[in-house]
Amino acid sequence: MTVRFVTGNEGKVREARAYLEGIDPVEQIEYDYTEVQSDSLAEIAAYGAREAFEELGSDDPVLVDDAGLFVDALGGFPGPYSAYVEDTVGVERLWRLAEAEENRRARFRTVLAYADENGTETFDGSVAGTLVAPRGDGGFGYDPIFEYNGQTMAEMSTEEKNAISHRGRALAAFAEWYADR
Ligand code: ITT
Repeated sequence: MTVRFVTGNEGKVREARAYLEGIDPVEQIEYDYTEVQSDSLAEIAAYGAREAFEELGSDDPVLVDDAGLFVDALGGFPGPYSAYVEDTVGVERLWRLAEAEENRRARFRTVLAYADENGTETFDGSVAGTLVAPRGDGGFGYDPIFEYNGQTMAEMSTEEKNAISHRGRALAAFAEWYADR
């Protein structure tokens, strides 16, 4: 089987391959699944994975990952709207918003949804950190402004980021379930 990771984001695929190495290959597929309007990442991801599996044809399973950055002092903003905010406001200006706050704590959350002919399963992960002025060239998205244990996620290798990240936690749970199913 090949796991079809439906995403426009190569960074997510790179992180997933590190977990499924030796189990199954991971192929990146671009498919514009319906993103339901919801505050729940799980609902968005599960709906997208089901739809993509039904529409793409073939028995190969599908993975969808819906993630977001939730800033404490901003009531969880941008949360489920993180991709839109990255594209419009940008990472640097989100940092400027957080910089004005005393509390700079934030959390990354991700939900991975897996779909095959037997149904849909979801796996989630989250990590708490502190927002800082951008540092580092690795990772993607909000990684340069998200610090964990003195390093931004953009200063970490894929391996280091996976060991502590929201996606790493979700992928670890998924890979264990997938290997035993
Ligand atoms: P797909 O929907 O095509 O998978 P996307 O990048 O739009 O790709 P999301 O909607 O899940 O994915 O991502 C929401 C936003 O959060 C988007 O701006 C990402 O760059 C960012 N993001 C997601 N995971 C991240 C991570 O591990 N580190 C930093 N930013 C991340």
